[in-house]
Amino acid sequence: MNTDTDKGKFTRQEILSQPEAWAAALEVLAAARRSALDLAPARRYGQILFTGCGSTYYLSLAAAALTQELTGLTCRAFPASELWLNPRASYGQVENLSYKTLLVAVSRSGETTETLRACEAFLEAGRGDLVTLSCYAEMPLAKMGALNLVLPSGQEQSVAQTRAFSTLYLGALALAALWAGRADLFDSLARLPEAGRRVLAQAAPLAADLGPDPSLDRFYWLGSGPRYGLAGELSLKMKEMSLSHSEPFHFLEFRHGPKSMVTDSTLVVGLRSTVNGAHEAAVLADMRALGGRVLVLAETESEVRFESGLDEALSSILYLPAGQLIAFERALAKGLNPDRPNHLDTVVRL
Ligand code: F1P
Repeated sequence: MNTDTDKGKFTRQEILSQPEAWAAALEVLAAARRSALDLAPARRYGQILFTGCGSTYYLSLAAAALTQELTGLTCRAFPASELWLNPRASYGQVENLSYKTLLVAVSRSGETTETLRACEAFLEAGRGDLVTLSCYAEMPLAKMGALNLVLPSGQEQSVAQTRAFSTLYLGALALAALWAGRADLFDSLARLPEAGRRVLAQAAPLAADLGPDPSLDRFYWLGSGPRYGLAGELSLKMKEMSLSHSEPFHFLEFRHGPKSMVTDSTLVVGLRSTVNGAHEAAVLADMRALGGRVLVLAETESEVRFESGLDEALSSILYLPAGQLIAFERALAKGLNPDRPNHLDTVVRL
């Protein structure tokens, strides 16, 4: 029987230990640097596809956008169930041009059925080469790829992914930097654990105040480019942990209908970029004018500010802690246990 003090003990520890998990993962990634470079996608593949399920599908969306930005290669993301069951609608005709596909499969557990089936079908069809990103070396996925990156520091007890997500996302950041030939970006990843500690210290009191606020009943997470996948993940966290109405949108898309839902019980969380900060700030100003509450996560001039000095691609991981903590605090305030979200299992096995 979970006592109130037990509720969320795993999730809390896993959120707060992300900087240490990232530091440990960076050691694994440094050791795998040569193997990752040997794949050199720019010369060998017509496209890079990313895939996963639930949180790791949202991670795939962010990773695809980020990798395309950095490498200039065509990168797309699909839920693993789509690659498995609707391959013609997913892979496209790139094979007709005699190009191969590089598939990056992401999974905390390494045993989600759809992800395994998608990878098996991909390899059986000879579509290209597989790279896997996961947390458990003994699980099937970690044995399937031409390159298998296993990041044990992302392992978790909580069903709701937090540390696993950000640690696997760090792996995707590292691959994107290496495949873009940006050794400078890869090396600057070493600054993320300290930046993460600073963001956690800022976000914790804010989340403790905002999360339990009973006047809030709906949450919208706005992000564009690589930040849209991260907005999707934070929205999923709010659903999974606190059973709240929550949705992600591309920033300017929010004006095209969804803003009709904004009331004074709405929290709009903006994952504001530097590159498009002015356009995105204008959307948030519009939502404030409609009476909505707004929280800005950004590099500077925001309620949660990273001040990382890092390339925008790499600092994207710093949007995660504040959103995770708000969902966590809201769950506890509602008497829920974020370690064991309603109806969810750690792994979906079909
Ligand atoms: C994928 C996943 C999680 C979700 C839940 C069920 O797991 O859908 O994203 O939060 O835990 O499994 P995995 O393939 O990343 O292990």
